Amino acid sequence: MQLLANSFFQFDTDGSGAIGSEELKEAILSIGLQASDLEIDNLIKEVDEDGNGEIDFAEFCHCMKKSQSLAKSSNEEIIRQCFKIFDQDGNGMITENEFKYVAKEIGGFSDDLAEHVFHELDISSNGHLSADQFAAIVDDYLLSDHLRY
Ligand SMILES: [Ca+2]
Ligand SMILES: [Ca+2]
Ligand SMILES: [Ca+2]
Repeated sequence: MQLLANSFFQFDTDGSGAIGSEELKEAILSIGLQASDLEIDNLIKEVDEDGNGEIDFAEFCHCMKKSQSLAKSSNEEIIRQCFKIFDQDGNGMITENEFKYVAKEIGGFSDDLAEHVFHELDISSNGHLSADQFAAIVDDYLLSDHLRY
């Protein structure tokens, strides 16, 4: 919440308590993105719930929350897709053979590396990865990647 407030006040350069189209445009430029006037207008229209042409703090928070949950669901989608690729026979588990096959065929891993990575991931050492285990690993990976950059 603190972070949201900070970025809101950063965007609201004239301190009016709301972000107008000019301010939004500057904000987008300042984070290194480009947007046309039309795109800015559309963005404001999307976020501007009371239709006064500016984004107030409540509207800003709503929008951020929405985009966060969108990002989360797209992560889940990515995880599901990855899992499907690894789970060759579709029984809901990734066995060591399945993992090694995909790591080698698609990831270009060597035999040794594929085996090593599988044993690293298979924390419960029962010879397969469940969907939950896999999701936790990918989540961790995505999250730590996110932190690193
Ligand atoms: Ca303002
Ligand atoms: Ca508004
Ligand atoms: Ca399987």
